[in-house]
Amino acid sequence: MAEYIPSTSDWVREQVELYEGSGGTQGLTLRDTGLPVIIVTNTGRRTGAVRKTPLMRVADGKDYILVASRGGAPKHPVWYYNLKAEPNVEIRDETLVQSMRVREVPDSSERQRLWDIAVAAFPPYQEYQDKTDRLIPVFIAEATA
Ligand code: F42
Repeated sequence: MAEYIPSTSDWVREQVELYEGSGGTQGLTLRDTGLPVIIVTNTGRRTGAVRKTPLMRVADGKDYILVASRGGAPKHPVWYYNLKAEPNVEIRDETLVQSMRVREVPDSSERQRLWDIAVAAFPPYQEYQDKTDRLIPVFIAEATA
């Protein structure tokens, strides 16, 4: 089993530890917003390490929409490149853990549909997109079973 290397961001690392350490019963929301979060376990594309990335929970039926917003930063978060290199991930949604496969959805009417669902679930995504000229990547995660 590859080594788990925590995020370099303290608040993120702590959320993962509380969320997973409690078996998906605590640390389930983005700070005090009450908005639900999922944990995406992915593979470092350079280190091969286990990386754990909390993201807002945006569901499309049984699928999840993953938004590489990183607060509207000028560059994509590096987990974006991990997912492009290795699309097989594990998604924890509270106590449910599933093997899933992700695919990036290119700019299209499908992406617009998914984007609208994401913004409805987490309105700041639109503010992030408005403050950067990179097109914030959208992935769909589908169950592999
Ligand atoms: N981020 C989002 O983009 N969208 C969200 O909806 C979101 C929600 C959210 C909710 C709760 C929470 O706690 C965090 C949330 N975040 C959200 C933040 C998210 O979890 C990530 O922290 C953020 O998106 C930044 O991702 P990142 O992958 O850029 O993380 C950085 C800080 C990081 O950990 N960098 C590591 C480092 O050492 O600098 C490297 C990590 C890595 O994967 N390295 C790869 C490897 O091989 O191991 C190499 C990557 C490469 O190509 O260089």
